[in-house]
Amino acid sequence: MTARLVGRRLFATRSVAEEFKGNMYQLIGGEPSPYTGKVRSYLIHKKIKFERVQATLEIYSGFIKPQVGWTVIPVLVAPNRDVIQDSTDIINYLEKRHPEPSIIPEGPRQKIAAKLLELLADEWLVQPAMHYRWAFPESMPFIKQEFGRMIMPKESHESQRHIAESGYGKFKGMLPGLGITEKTGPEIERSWKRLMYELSEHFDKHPYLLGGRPCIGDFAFGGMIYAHLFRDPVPGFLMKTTAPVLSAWCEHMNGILPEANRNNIHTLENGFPVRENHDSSVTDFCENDEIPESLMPILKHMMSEFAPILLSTKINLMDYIKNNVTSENRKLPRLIGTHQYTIGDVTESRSINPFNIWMWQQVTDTYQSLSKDEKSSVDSWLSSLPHGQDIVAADLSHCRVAREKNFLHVDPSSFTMSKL
Ligand SMILES: N[C@@H](CCC(=O)N[C@@H](CS)C(=O)NCC(=O)O)C(=O)O
Repeated sequence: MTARLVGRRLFATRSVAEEFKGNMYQLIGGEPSPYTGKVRSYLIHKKIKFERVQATLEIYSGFIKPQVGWTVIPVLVAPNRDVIQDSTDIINYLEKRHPEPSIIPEGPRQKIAAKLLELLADEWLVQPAMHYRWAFPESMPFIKQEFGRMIMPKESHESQRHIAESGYGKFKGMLPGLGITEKTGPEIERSWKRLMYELSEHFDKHPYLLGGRPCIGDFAFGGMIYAHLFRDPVPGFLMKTTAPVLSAWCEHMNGILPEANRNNIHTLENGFPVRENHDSSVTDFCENDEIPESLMPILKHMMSEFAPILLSTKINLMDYIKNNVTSENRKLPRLIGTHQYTIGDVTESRSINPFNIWMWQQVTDTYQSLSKDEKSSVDSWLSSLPHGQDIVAADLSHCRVAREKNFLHVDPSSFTMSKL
């Protein structure tokens, strides 16, 4: 791996023991970034020591661009100088090295639900997150300050606000491609208000999405909700005033409010605070592979909006591969045209994003890894979800994608399949 080689060269005069001594993980990102939030929240809950590195302009151009190939956060630098990009790859990398406590449940239904929740959070919560970040001029002084502080921390606060646009311009420019327009804005708000209500109902009954212990879905929801919808002034005010339970959960997930968890309660013994002991039925995933009833409205809501987009992306990508991709040139552009999507009563155009397929594969690959009995347990649960079977048991072999050196490529196997 290039990153390793670069790391070795930098430390060529030091022994391996010296090289690793004292190094901890570095998470390069920033407070305004939801995917940084996802990884940060994971690291905090796993109690993995890490250093927070702000993605300044210097770090972007001097480290991220040359190491990763393009400017994106979060990026993880491991103690051995491996450099990993993409929150899903970062967490998978860390899970291999820090497996306990696992964030993927053992039970097949819960396993699928955890992966599905990660997909829905990463790829669909973008909609309210991006709408609420950019739709309200009242939020802009805060947003400018935050971006300015991240990219140029040494500048005066006033200059930070002035230079901020060079950090956020590209993100604001993504709105039309996401289908976030004046037409869809009110529907996105309606949908988010409903989702806040559904999540609040759930967290009123359970500490986490699948019971008493966080799964990968919690970190994905936690990060996505925290960076924009909790921290930015307008959606933050809305959440705190209308969904305080969700707001406290979000703070808890991001390490701000550890005591918000009902499992972390102290009583007095001999006059001193002592943590109450809870048996594993309270601090583990729900028993018997159960999916909490209160999670179903959340899954149904998000699946009914996002599954049609995934299904259309699949068809469009298959078509794109057939017409544009050769075995010598498998690299994919970030977007491959546009398609229509519907939210509430409104239909709008949106870019087709092949990366959605890569995240979707995380779900289908998990399903394919299950035994026959496990699959049938999942199948009977899936029948209660809109497009449940179509998404979880989908055959993506004709449009399989792979991340190669941090860029999305058509997987060689699907290239062969698509020409059949
Ligand atoms: N799928 C990626 C998404 C990362 C991402 O979109 N990061 C944003 C900041 S939160 C970014 O830097 N985007 C730059 C770009 O899309 O060009 C992940 O999970 O890490």
